[in-house]
Amino acid sequence: MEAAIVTDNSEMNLALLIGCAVFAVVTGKPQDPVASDHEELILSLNKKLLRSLEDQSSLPNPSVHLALRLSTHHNLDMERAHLVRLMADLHRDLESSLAKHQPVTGLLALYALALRASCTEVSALTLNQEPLILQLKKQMEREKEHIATSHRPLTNYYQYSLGVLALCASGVRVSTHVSNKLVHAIKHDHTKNGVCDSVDTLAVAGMALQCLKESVSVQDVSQLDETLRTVKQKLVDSQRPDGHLGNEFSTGLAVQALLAMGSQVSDYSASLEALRTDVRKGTYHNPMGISQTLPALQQRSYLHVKTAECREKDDSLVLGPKPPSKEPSSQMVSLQVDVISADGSPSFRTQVPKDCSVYEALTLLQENQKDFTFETESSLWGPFLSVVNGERARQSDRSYWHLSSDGTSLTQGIQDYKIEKAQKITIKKTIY
Ligand code: B12
Repeated sequence: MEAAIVTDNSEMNLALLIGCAVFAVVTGKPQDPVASDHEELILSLNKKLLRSLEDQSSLPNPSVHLALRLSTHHNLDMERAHLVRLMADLHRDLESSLAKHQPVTGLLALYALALRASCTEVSALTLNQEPLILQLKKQMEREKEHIATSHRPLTNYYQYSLGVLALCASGVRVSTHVSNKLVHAIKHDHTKNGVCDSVDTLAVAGMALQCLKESVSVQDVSQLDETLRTVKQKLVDSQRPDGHLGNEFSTGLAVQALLAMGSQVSDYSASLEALRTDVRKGTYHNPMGISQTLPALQQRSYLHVKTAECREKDDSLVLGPKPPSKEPSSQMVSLQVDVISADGSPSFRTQVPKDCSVYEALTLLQENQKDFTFETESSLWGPFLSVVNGERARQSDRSYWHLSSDGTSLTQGIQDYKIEKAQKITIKKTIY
């Protein structure tokens, strides 16, 4: 099997070299095979992201829109249609959440960034009769008040950072009280989210603070500089031997941040290589994961939206025929599901089709075992496991259902993690 891959690769490399030689003869320009491989990977990821727009079963995703707009390749008709959906469906959803006083800082910030990336005049838009930017500012005020009283934002520092970034990238002055809270949190290491790596949060915070530093109204540049140095150092220190900064799903954001902060190429070249290896392995299939990674591979960051001009000439991105979906496996594997909560620790055993998702496995379990139930909430990353056996884990009491497989914390959610072999999945009520 290995030998076959080696042969395939060497054939591919040979074909690539011949192709490049022919190109060089025809055009008189040498073409670097490494560069063309990199371009192929970007195109494959860009197409996957574009393909995700065809699924209209959930709300349009502003993070996906942002990445499509930041790309150098475009399908302008599909991007325009997606923008229309954002401004209708997501807009309505945000209005409804705001009317119920639910915190929507991150989603609203991503929406503002997506609009800005499409050169839509954000200042002309209203949500529930109030300017969108004012609504975002109010969300940030609520978050800030919550930090003052409870030492944590209402949502989390990831969303708080997105809020600062969106305001700043829209050319709006960010109150020093708001930015100081972020500076303080970084200084005192308060940005962690339980098992969820702080690298993602540090990366977005870094981009937000860099944006502030570059804006005209900034007051205390030396304090910002010091915090940016801290963020940069923490990101560089998070590098694993395989080049990832944090894990596969934080590296894209971390590289974006290092780019935005003007780091040396040597600080992130191994991480870019790790991302390329991930793309080749097919690690990124969740549109949210792709949307955070693609800009980094194109050496762009969310900070670019600040200067977006929307005069792109490229409209070359076309989708080929849809790849056939994989047939479900007839092979079965054993699965044990342990639920650990204050009310007890029931354990369940079942057989599930090989390669099914945890979501499918839990659905089968629910159908066959009367003592097991679960519910999910939709999010930009897909279904988030929120209720197990009637017990809800929620943001307001800082609890969630943590997932692990044979003792190792999952790096993907219930829809994306596939059961490839017999194993034990543990679902544990956890406070963070
Ligand atoms: C904060 C955070 C959390 C918090 C969320 C609650 C809070 N404090 O607000 C907590 C600690 C609960 C959490 C849990 C998990 N998380 Co988390 N989380 C994040 C983080 C840093 C920010 C999310 C956010 O606020 N986004 C902004 C808003 C606008 O988007 P949103 O979609 O509306 O946000 C909600 C969802 O993202 C949801 N959520 C958070 N994490 C996850 C993970 C998955 C798989 C899903 C479906 C939803 C989800 O909570 C957000 C707030 O309500 C991201 C980093 C990132 N790069 O996105 C990681 C991230 C999304 N989480 C991740 C993971 C793996 C998990 C867990 C599966 C870990 C585990 N082993 O149990 C669990 C989810 C388990 C479950 N019950 O389904 C990965 C997902 C990678 C992937 N390919 O799927 C990320 C990218 C971190 C990383 N680099 O590995 N997370």
